[in-house]
Amino acid sequence: MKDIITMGEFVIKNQGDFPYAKGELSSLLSALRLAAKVMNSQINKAGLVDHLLGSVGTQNIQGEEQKKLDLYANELFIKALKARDQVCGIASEEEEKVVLFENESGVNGKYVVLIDPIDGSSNIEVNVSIGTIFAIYRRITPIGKPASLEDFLQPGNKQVAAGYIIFGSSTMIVFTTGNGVNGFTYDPAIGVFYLSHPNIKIPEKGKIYSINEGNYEYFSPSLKDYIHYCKQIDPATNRPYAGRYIGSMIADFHRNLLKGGIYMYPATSDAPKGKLRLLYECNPMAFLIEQAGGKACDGEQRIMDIVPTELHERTAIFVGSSKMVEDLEAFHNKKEVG
Ligand code: AHM
Ligand code: MG
Repeated sequence: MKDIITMGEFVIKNQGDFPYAKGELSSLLSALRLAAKVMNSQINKAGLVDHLLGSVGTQNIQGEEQKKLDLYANELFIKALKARDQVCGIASEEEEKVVLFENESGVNGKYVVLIDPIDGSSNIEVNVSIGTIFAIYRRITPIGKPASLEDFLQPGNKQVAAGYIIFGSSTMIVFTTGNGVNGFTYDPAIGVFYLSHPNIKIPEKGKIYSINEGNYEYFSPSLKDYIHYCKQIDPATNRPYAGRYIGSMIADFHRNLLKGGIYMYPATSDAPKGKLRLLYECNPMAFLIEQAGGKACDGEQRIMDIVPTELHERTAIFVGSSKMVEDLEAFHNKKEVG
């Protein structure tokens, strides 16, 4: 039997790698872990209870239909994070404005958390994997006052931790604090997350491409060329690649992280900024992938170097195995693929 390490033990043992005060990270992550356990128990009975499936009849700030589970998860994560001394405020896909805590930690908390409470909302009702994505930053405004929007509008390269909780065939937390990526699987019988995927590294090259190809006619000519390249027969470069697209970025990302591959949500002629949100979807995934040895770009630049100007801004994203993202960039820049 392998050595069993719980997530709690792992965080305490490795908090020396975290460049800030010890104990802060472990408290923050334990809030997320607790919320993950509650979510796990709720999601597993989603088909049985009325308050979790279906729409609420409202839209979020981005005009997307809000599902009951979106709002349930939003409130749960806010509550769990508010209960810790470390967090002064949160930003969420489901909240138009930043939520600044009005308690003691609202002025003295050193961290802000940005979350997508439920990624893959459209998959909730059909029993397909969904998840929660989070990014954690140190606030830049002085301690002792309420936080402000600028604490949230930091580029991804300032993240101190990021990760996701995936509710799949099992529930996992995958996170980084800037020193590699580790994955923990939940044992519901005992209520504990165990280290199951230590030091995850994405293969340099993969065989999977993930994109909503129904939008093909909206793609740029260079992206169409790359998609064509993915389908060509060339055993030397493992092509044709396999097309895999779940429609939950978290699930597509997780599979590609473990097996090697590229996930793409491009800018299109009908959505010139792409669909996915920079701050709480793309940046955390970019941090994770780079820590696992992969790459993330918007076609022009590294995702984590984009300087945000709006809370809910969108970006194109190409994320995955380094060689595959480089090939995509070469098509974009019309260079020969090496
Ligand atoms: P959501 O946060 O509202 O669920 O939207 C994000 C999701 C991603 O998980 C997924 O990859 C993408 O939207 C799917 O979009 P599309 O249906 O346009 O392919
Ligand atoms: Mg969402």
